[in-house]
Amino acid sequence: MSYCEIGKRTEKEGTVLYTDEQAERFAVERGAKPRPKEIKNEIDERGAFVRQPNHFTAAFGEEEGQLKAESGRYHLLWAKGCHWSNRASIVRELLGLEDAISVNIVDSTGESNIYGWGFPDDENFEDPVLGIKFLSEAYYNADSGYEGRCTVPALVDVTTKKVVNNDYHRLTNYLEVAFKPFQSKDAPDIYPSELRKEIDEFNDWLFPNINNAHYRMAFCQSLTAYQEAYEDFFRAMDELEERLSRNRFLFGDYVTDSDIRFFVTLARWDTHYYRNLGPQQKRVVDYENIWAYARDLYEIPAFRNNTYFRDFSKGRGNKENLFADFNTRFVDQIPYEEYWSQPQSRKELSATPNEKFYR
Ligand SMILES: N[C@@H](CCC(=O)N[C@@H](CS)C(=O)NCC(=O)O)C(=O)O
Repeated sequence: MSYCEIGKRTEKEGTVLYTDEQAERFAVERGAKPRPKEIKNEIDERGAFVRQPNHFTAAFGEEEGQLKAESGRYHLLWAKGCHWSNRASIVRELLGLEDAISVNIVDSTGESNIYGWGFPDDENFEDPVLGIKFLSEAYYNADSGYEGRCTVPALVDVTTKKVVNNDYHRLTNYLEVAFKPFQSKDAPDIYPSELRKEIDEFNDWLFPNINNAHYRMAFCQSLTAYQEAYEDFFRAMDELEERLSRNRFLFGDYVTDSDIRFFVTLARWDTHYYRNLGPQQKRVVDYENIWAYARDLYEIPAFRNNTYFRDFSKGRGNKENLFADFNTRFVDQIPYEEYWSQPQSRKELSATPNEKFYR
């Protein structure tokens, strides 16, 4: 079971439950296959987690053979717990692409999620735009021989119901560049052309050291691999703490694509990831600059609106169990909103204290 399913809600409004039996029945109807397991298929000989490569990586652009950005043609599927896909949901809203790209949130199917992501919160457990009951249907529509995990983010063509892109490395960049004609008039430029090379290099460093570090620690099967990931993460956090002592955002006075990638991991560290990882050197709130920076970003509506702390912090256990974990017992009482809204004075670092964006 993926670690991104911690925020699962099997209970729909009212008392309708999505049971394993229903999921099984739907799976037979729709030809869904049990989801492959990371800890079986994505572990190398050293016990380290090696993430499956993205399968649908066609680029958006104007060149021959590239995907064409269009308004109303694509549907973004993402999951509240999943930071890879949370990036795209934040960028979609930040750039005002809501009318151009429709969206839905996936969640676990049945109590055990044997068949992977589906639509437990939608009528008939079906995505209203695509009419699918499992995310995997859109993957198999695009490639009937696909054998990997069916993951979010997934951008699906609503005319063919096929996944066209699940490349979390580049998806936000396509929304920033290729979808520019459909952005709102006052959309910020979070991927300015003069910084693109630097942002790309930074993002490539951020991926193993910060974004994937949690999964490297959570899925690995040897202590050596765990320690490598642990050390990489805390070394990177120290570097970023220092960088953010001088800069309001990672690239100076304005929010860029990299800030979104860092934020989505930070939002989940103390709330959700720490529970899988064992004792940690420091919490995010122990880094003075990083913690204030995260709150500065959280003030921006697109960040706030797409961050569901309570859903992704929830445990899978039962409160009544002896030694139920902390979040299972207290998640409903933790004032996440209050913690994350505490004032900070990051604007003092900026030449444009009242403007967080380059337009
Ligand atoms: N596309 C990447 C990263 C995205 C990813 O892992 N998404 C997770 C959620 S954080 C997912 O959708 N998992 C569903 C599954 O494995 O069935 C991958 O294939 O590993």
